[in-house]
Amino acid sequence: DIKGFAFDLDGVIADTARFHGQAWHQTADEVGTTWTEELAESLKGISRMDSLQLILDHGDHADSFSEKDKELLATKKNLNYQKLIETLTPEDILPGMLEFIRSADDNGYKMSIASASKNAPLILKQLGLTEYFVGIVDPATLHAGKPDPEIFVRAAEVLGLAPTAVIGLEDSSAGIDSINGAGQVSLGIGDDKVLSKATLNFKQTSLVTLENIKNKMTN
Ligand code: B16
Ligand code: MG
Repeated sequence: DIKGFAFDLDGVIADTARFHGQAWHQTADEVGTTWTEELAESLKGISRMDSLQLILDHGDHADSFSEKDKELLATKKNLNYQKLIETLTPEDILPGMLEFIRSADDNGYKMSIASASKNAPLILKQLGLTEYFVGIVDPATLHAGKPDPEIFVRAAEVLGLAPTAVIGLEDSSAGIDSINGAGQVSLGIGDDKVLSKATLNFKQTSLVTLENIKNKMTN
């Protein structure tokens, strides 16, 4: 029996990717890397330092940046990004997700956050959603990021539930691998070719309802 949900944040609850994109675009200009949509796409779900490394690797001078330079670039990006997410309001919750979170809460399901973002607490506060979640996994305490199962294993521990009683929601294929590895039911939101390993698939957030989930699980 399902008793809880573990949510990814970016791409599931809000579209913060566009703000990451804006802030990383500035970094790319600064280090001489050409900014492309493909590069922006490849940064989704990847940690801050891994994202920076990808941007440097796409330029011609990746070797000329010391660890100290990288720390400074990442800090600067994050300050720019935080300015952008301070403009978020509850209006920015992806279609249907506020309704879904409320109905899950009303029906006694417990919810936690499994996001690679160290800014998740700030984002949830801006969106007015903090109170719905019993906990947020702190990505700074993880040994490995998605696709490693660790973050979703921890998200179920936060809920105090067995993995089989939890549905993990994700928009990235690395995230689906993490949920499956953690032994949970994986719910993919997006293209079912990209998220082919998800147990359940929904094309968009507005289709995620308790009723639709129950129907898909009994099929
Ligand atoms: P931060 P998710 C991820 O969020 C983003 O998709 C990814 O682009 C970002 O680099 C990562 O969080 C870390 O974010 O710099 O705020 O710590 O999809 O795991 O919710
Ligand atoms: Mg995501």
